[in-house]
Amino acid sequence: MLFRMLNRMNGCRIICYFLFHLFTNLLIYAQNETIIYNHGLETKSCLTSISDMSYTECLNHFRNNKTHINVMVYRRRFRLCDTYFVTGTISYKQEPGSMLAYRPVTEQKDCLALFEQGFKEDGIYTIKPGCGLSIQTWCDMTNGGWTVIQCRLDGSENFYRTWADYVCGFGNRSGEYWLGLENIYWLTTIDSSLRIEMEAFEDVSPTHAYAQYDTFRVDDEDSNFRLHVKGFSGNCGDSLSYHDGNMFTTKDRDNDEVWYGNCAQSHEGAWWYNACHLSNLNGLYLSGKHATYADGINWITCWGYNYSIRSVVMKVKRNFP
Ligand SMILES: [Ca+2]
Repeated sequence: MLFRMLNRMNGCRIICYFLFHLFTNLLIYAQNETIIYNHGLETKSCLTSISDMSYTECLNHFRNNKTHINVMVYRRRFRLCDTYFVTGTISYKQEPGSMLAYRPVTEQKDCLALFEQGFKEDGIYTIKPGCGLSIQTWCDMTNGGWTVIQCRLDGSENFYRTWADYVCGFGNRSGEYWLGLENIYWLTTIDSSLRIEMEAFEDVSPTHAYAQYDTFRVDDEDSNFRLHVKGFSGNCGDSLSYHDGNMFTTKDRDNDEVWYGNCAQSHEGAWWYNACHLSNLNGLYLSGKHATYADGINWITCWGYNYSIRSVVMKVKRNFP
């Protein structure tokens, strides 16, 4: 009798022990990551493939790389461990024999995401637009979460710089800066708008102008950050659509195909030059009227080739939440 009772208690203890561990394991997964079996991944970026790995090794690799990857797909048939960094929406499609782990990105991808989280004050924030890169940027929260990619205010920063500088970005986030083409590329992998706000000195009219584009996208470095811009609205002409489809050119990298020379050198800037420009917002800070031709911070449709404006801000925002 006593023996039977003890046996029953032991059985209960084993079952309880098993249930407890199952529950805590499920809890851990719920907090950190989601494990989905027999599914594949549809939306992806920054793929890294490691071959000849066991499922456990792959999962450990995933768990140890918290900042650079947030999705793992293990393909048992090929012993292949694929990891990704995904900032957009993730959807799945059926793929038998694969196992997937996912955890949400903790840092926000852009200023709009921060705005939606409740951050409503303008200022410097850390965002993570893609591939594990955390960067600082100025966020315009007053107007609903715009990520500022370029700012000219007072001529304190040198903008006549090399390809490497323009790829990585430079300047002071609370003053004049360029966010970097690589970051702009990642930000605009999601359907985005561009807004340019400009201010001239008091000696001309108008003193304020804006240009907005419903579609703004920059290709990756393999395509020399080719510009795609459409859907203009504004109050002082469209000086950017002329540059649609052109690659980025710096003084040490001539990607302007139409012009025989290097437009960045001719106009002392760095831009998506055509032959050569209707806008030169990374040009020299020449403080108003200048005798030299088209080498200032020029927006031709408004102020022409011999007027360099006081300030400009270029900012991007996702079109959909
Ligand atoms: Ca050229």
